[in-house]
Parts: sequence; structure tokens; C-alpha cells
Amino acid sequence: MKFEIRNSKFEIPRCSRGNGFSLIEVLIAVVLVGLAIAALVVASNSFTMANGAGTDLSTAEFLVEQIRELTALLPVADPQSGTATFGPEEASLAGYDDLDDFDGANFSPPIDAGRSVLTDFAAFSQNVTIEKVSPTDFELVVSDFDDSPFVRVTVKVFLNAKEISSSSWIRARY
Ligand SMILES: [Ca+2]
Ligand SMILES: [Ca+2]
Repeated sequence: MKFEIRNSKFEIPRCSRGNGFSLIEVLIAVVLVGLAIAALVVASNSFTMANGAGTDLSTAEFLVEQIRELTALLPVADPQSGTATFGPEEASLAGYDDLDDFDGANFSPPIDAGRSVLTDFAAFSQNVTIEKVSPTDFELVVSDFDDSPFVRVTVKVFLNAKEISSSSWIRARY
């Protein structure tokens, strides 16, 4: 482009058609491309976040399943005493031999169904609560000393102290 002085006034010569783009056209194109890229980056970030949350949830559900499997075959009442004494009578996890031994247990790092520590998931933890519930209303928690044969198992999975997943089920003393 050339600036010409005519009659003491500056005139900006216009681009004639077919002779490339004007500065304004180029600027508008740059802004539009910029907006498109920004939109793509935002969309990509939110997809990554959603995907990450999905992975965490799958891991949490896997960790709930490990406790479910581990406790599925354990009796509700202690095999020696025959009573459901809430909390462990044994010194360590390896000796837990009834469901309520797991009451109040917190596994961090979490454990698998074979009671092995899952160090690869160290950011996660499993919290187990065992409660007696009323035979007529499983939503109603009764005293640990009640003679109800039903207990409710609740497993909560935390990721860096934030609860990710929670699951409950009912077991009966038999
Ligand atoms: Ca026991
Ligand atoms: Ca016990």
C-alpha cells in the first residue's frame, strides 16, 4: 500500500478487488480462527475432565466390589463366640473372620478381595461401616446389641479424602 498526499490530506488507497485481502479482512479472519481454536481447546479440556471423572468412578466401583467379594463368604457372627461383636476380635486384617470385624475399618491404600494392599491406587481409600438394621425396615439402624439378624454393609470410597462412591447392601445372620 502507498500513502499519497493529495490536497494536503492523507488518503489510504483501497485494495482493488482481486488484489489480495484488505487489512480489515485479514484481522477478522485472524479473530475468527482464534475463536475457533479457543472453542476447540475448551471442548477438549471439558472432555478430558469428564473422562478423568469417569475413570475415577470406575476405579471406585472396582474398590467397592473388592470389599463386597472379600466379605461375601464371611459369616455375620464370629465363628468362635457365635455373636456379632461389632469391631474386630483379631489383631489384624488377616485374622478378620466375620463381617462385623470390618466395622469402622479404613483401608488406605485400599485392599483387594484377597486382602492384598493395592499400592497402585494409593490415592484411594475404602471405608467400611457395619450396622444392625431393623428386620421390618432396612433403612432403620438399630443398636449393635439388638437381636436383629440383619446387618447393613456400607462401603465408601474416597479419592484424596473426597468421597467418590458409596454402596450399601444387607446381609442376614444364618
Ligand atoms: Ca471375628
Ligand atoms: Ca467381630
